[in-house]
Amino acid sequence: MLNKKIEKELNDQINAEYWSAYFYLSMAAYFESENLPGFANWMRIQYQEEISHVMKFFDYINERGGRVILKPIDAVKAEWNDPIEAFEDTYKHEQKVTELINNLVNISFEEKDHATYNILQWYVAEQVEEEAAADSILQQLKMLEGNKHGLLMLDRELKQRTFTDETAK
Ligand code: OFO
Repeated sequence: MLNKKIEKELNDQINAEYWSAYFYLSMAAYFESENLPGFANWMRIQYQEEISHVMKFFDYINERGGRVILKPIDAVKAEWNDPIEAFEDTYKHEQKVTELINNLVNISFEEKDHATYNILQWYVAEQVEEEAAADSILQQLKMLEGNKHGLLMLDRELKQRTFTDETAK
């Protein structure tokens, strides 16, 4: 059985993961409007990943006899000046989510909730990948220094990204 404090914290994290999904879907819409379908695809997959993060918490709360409560999702930004700004926001956002996950780990430790501590280790590892993926694209964009040909090449590469549900692992 989940204690009420942990249950509330996990529900808050579900909301944060939904916000992330919404944020990346908004970026997908932005990239579609900029005629960059590969970047839009990358963001769409990112959206799907965030939904899978939501569902992992959703299933876990239920498995532990807790109650999932879905709260309103705050509005997200809709416009960016260029792809660099979008990926700067992505990288910054993932660093923020890492802090949220680390904070949850601390709370689960204080509350001596070993099962929650254990499932959070999956998210700890996932955040390492999330930050690295965003930073890698950000660095590539910076190297291009606005070169349109390079941008289209990168767009083609990002079109290849496909969704695999990593949460089952
Ligand atoms: Fe759920 O990892 Fe990104 O936000």
